[in-house]
Amino acid sequence: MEMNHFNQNWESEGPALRVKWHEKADALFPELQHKSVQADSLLELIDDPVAWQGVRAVRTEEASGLSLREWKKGDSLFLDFGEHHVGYFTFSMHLADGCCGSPAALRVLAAELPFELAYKAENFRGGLSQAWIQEEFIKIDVLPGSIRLPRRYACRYLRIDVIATPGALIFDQIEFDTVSTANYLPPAPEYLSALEKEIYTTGCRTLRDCMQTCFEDGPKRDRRLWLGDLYLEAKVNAVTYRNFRLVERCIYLLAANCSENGMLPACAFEHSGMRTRCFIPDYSLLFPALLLEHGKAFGNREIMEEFYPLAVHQANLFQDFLQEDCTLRNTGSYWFFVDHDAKLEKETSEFCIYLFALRNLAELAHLLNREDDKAEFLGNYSHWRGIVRREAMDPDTGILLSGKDRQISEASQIWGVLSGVLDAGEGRRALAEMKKLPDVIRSRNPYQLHYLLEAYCVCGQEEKAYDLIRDYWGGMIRLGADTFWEVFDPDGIAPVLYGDPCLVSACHAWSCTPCLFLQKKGSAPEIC
Ligand code: RAM
Repeated sequence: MEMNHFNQNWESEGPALRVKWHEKADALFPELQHKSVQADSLLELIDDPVAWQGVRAVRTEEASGLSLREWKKGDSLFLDFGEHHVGYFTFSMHLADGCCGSPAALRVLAAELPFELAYKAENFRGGLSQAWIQEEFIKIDVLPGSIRLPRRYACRYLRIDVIATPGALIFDQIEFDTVSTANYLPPAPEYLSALEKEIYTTGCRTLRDCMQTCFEDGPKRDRRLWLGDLYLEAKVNAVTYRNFRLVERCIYLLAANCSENGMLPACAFEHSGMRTRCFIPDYSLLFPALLLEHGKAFGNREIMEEFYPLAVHQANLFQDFLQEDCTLRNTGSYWFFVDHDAKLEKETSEFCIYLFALRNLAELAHLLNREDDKAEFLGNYSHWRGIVRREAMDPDTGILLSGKDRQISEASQIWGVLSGVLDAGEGRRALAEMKKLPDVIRSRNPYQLHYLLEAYCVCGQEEKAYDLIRDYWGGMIRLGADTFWEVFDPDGIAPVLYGDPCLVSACHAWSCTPCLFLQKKGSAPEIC
């Protein structure tokens, strides 16, 4: 069978395949669309305890008058570009008296959210690199003159502090050369309510700004392709921008970065010299679904054929972790993700994601006329499904439990539904019963909540999905979001991931998925 063939030959054939896949990814390198954007207003920052992260940006005047203003040492200028964008800045400046006896020195800070405009390096408490902060110190020796900053920024706001200047400084123009492979916003469907339209547009803007030369997770941080994010981006892309070549480039990039044993990486860099050591088995297990859904949406059977063995291989590799008591073995060197929540017991979700992969592989096998493979996947599926039901399901409540402490989490129920471990009726009951219990681990990031939306749809509870979209994603809009955030807890003020709120990405791919559901709201309920 081809899947065994792949196992046997990976070691010898892997290196050549990786080179070939990289070449194919390179051949699909997209052209970026540029759009020049000017600031629309000048701002001031106000501390406001009820604003998101305690800071509000208040418009003071139109930016059209910028070239009439003079700035001196110690002044700070705050600009609003009207909406979140990704791109490059060019500053054109001159001195009021025309005399340039020394350089001008500026501090530039690009910010996705108003709070970041108040960033002070000495207060940074982050667990990830401080280099992610979009802060620069620049010197301009020749005035009048123009300077284009080399780095790409993701922001809506810009702060410029004048550290030193030989005279009164005038900004003639501050141009934001914005880039995306889809530099436009598709119109929201007419049948949506005003709030839903805003959610739809915000989701599209989020995806637009993540669509660079690959699908990035967040254009501020990590600025790279992650498999879990790509799967969701590809789904939304299929009903919005329909840039299927970019999806294929990403598939090739991930494949080109497989490990020595053929496991797909959790993330990949575009430059062939940069490799990752990050492997998330539950992300690798999403590859069959990505391949299947992409192949169907784009109508490309060839890519399904090409990567079918690699998709099968991901499930085969995962078998090493599975134990008959519904626990995972030898998990040491891997990051099992499911959700950022450190308290989450992941074992039941991981088993269910494996079952989800088997179902997708069975469908892929069927589409590719490999009926023997299909039968084998389904055989495996019913074996492991039985084990999850026997070991993890509470016989009284029908809720799925996880780990040695028999933890109850939303994630276990969600993946229970999406894998088919729970049928629709059981899923409805487990999702509802779970909410009544104390100490349940709820999902608080848009990645996991996307899967809750899908689970509601599988259970025939579309209205609950739309309620959640209006509450949760609508909650970000009510707090001023114009792109959706990496993490959001409507009950907490501002959940801090990575130790410092300035590190959190406020335009994050995995948060754009309400578009998928809203796009199809007007049609038949089959969305998942
Ligand atoms: C973070 C990012 C990224 C996600 C990984 C698992 O670094 O949020 O989007 O895929 O975690």
